[in-house]
Amino acid sequence: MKILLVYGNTYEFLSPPPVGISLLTQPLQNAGHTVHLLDFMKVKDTDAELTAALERHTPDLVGFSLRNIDSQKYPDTMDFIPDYARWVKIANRTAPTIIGGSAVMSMPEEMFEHVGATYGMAGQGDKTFPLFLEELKDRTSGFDTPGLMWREDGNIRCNQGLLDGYPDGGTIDWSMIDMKRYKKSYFNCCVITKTGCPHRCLFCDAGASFGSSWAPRKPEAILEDLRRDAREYRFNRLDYFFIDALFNEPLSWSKSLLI
Ligand code: B12
Repeated sequence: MKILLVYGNTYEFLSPPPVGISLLTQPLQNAGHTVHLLDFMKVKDTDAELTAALERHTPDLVGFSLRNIDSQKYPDTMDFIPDYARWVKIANRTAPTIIGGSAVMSMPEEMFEHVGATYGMAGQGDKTFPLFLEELKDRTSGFDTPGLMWREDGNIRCNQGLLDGYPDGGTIDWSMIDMKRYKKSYFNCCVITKTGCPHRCLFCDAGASFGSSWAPRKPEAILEDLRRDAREYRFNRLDYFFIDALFNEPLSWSKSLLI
């Protein structure tokens, strides 16, 4: 299948590199799919770029990686959802669409219904996106893929999402990403140290969007990511952001990583 992946983050503040997308491209390619990437960060006319990419690549499926719902900045809050709905509408004219990413995980069914994509994915996609494509090929009814959302008989169906973290690291591949777009931030790159959080703080939805128990990665695997980034991409090891819900817990693990 020819897949066009679109990183839909246009918010330049802190401009985090698209780590979610970096985990999707290799598993999709390993499953035999052709992947093209369109990155909207620092793009002025997103609609025109999307239309051009759809004409250029004639994809069989368009996947949107949607990170932020809003800018969480007050007053002048930026609402990104109208853009998402408009892009999906444009892409739906060419091919079926699927939305995923943290904006979708935060409120899966509402986002899926509102944005109007053909499919949605709530939860991690590195294992489940290829599974979904496999199911789609031989589909007779419904889907078993974790986190998948679809419409059936006028209703929205939603499978329980997979949120078991990245203990083995997944397969980060920055090669399709133009990292120069992300270098003006206060950090140049990021590494996943741990996902999940068992606390149930009223102000935070980490349990729903990041997993409800710690999924720490082995310190050696994290170091290996840094070494690989330095070796293959020449990234500066010194200004990394640790992707983690709460770095100081469990304390024995945090210490073992720092030592
Ligand atoms: C780390 C982090 C940051 C770091 C980023 C550091 C970096 N990456 O270098 C910093 C501190 C910079 C940051 C900033 C902000 N953040 Co933040 N951040 C996070 C956090 C904790 C983890 C994100 C992450 O990297 N996850 C790991 C990757 C691997 O996961 P992923 O991207 O979700 O991708 C997986 C799946 O989503 C899926 N997937 C992704 N795309 C697609 C596409 C398809 C088609 C499919 C099928 C699947 C799929 O598969 C991927 C691999 O498994 C999340 C919380 C969370 N639970 O996600 C908040 C979160 C994303 N942030 C959020 C927000 C709001 C912000 C800020 C706006 C805050 C602010 N006021 O400044 C800024 C925005 C910055 C910007 N320009 O975008 C919100 C977004 C939702 C919302 N309310 O809008 C979240 C969800 C936190 C929350 N619950 O409120 N953030």
